Amino acid sequence: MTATIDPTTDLYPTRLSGPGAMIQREHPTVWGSAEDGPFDAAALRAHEDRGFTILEDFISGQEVEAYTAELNRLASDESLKSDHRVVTEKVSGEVRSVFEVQKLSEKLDALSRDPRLLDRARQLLGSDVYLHQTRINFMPGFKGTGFYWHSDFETWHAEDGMPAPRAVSCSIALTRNYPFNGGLMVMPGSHRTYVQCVGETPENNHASSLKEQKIGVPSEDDITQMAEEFGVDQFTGPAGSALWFDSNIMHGSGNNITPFPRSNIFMVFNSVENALTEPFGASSARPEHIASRDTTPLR
Ligand code: 6CS
Ligand code: FE
Repeated sequence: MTATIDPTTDLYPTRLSGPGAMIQREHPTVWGSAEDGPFDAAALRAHEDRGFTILEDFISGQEVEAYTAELNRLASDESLKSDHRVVTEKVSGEVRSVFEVQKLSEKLDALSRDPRLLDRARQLLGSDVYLHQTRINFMPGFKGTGFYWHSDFETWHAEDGMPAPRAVSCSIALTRNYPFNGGLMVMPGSHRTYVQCVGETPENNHASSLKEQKIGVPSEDDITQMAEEFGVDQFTGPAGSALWFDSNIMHGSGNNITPFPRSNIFMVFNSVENALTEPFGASSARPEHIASRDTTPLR
């Protein structure tokens, strides 16, 4: 792969004061090839094409049980109640996410280095990788609230200084994802279009954006155009399924009014060749537990 990343120029301007545009992404989605890891050539083509891949039975039923116990331990840990890594629901106050879980749990640290994840992340990104962000997400029954449409890369570029969309997320379901319990919706193929967003980033935006994102979201007109062009798909499947998705894919989720809770482990791998710089669209960088600057390659 010959594409390189120049971290000094802003190829993806956003958080504009005037109307935004849609930029065609030049950077590839898949940086490695079939010889480099577990995905075969057809799987890599499909991933490049759609921007995501769903793998059922990614982890075993026993592992689902073990990680669920780990999630419950972290969510009910009294010593973490006031920890900055714990994000609670705006209205109900229930735990919504816990960040930087590889530092809170040896089991999750080991999972981030497990060849099933690491070999795929390295293959997709064509280099050594490190953890940009990790979290566990809980969406309780009845009260779980979703996230409006967004591209993760737009936030990571603007608020964290990630130069290029050379990052990939792996979300492992620990409960069944039905079409109706607030599962992630994605627009297949949307990862090749970068939608510029309007509105300056407020100071300390992350204090509220991780509960409800209001800045760095496309206009309704842009979302309409994208939905018409790409359609909307959804990540459904049994516990133990994994969703691998590109950092720039347009995605969001609805609220969960069913009794069926939804929880998952979420790990973002970034290429060591795409290290964070100064934020491109915010006055200061977000803290380390949301956007790591430690690029030590995972082994
Ligand atoms: O802020 C982040 O890093 C992640 N959270 C939200 C709500 N949007 C962007 C990204 O997915
Ligand atoms: Fe997201």
